Amino acid sequence: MTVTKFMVTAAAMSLSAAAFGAGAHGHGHGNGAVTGEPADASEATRTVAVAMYDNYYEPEIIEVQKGEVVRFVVENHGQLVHEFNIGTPDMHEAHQAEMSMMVEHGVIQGGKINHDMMAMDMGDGHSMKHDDPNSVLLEPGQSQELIWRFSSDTNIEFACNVPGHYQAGMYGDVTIK
Ligand SMILES: [Cu+2]
Repeated sequence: MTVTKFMVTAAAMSLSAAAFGAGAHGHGHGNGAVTGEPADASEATRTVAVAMYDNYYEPEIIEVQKGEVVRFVVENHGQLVHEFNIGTPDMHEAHQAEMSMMVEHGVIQGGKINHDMMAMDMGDGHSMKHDDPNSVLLEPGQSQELIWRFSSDTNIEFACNVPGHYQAGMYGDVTIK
């Protein structure tokens, strides 16, 4: 590897790390204002089972009342790693850039999540941990709960931001009444 190539790579990596930190930070704050907020299971009025396949969700449309707290039980029935993420289309687009990086760095490999790689310090105290409260990321066969209060009536989608999945149609609408 030439010195120039190395420096470009190193610069790209630190840029990646910065983008990651900024993204994770932005999510935490943006979500509360935009799409709602995490809530306690005891506040949930309803449980919605969400099944993830390669590459689509069942159901594809979820109807909620404004202000309602929904307990989602998400299960990955596919052969690939999938995400269930509640956000606006803009938020999903931003998160897709982060997830591309996770694939580039080997954090997500087809049907596996590399947790050691995920926890690795990217050089400035940030890591590629996937711990936003509006999202779950699951290996095949895994299941996890996500409890969310839909406090706003913005245009919300649930989506999988693993590279290529959203483009393949792995998203659905949250219709707020
Ligand atoms: Cu997916």
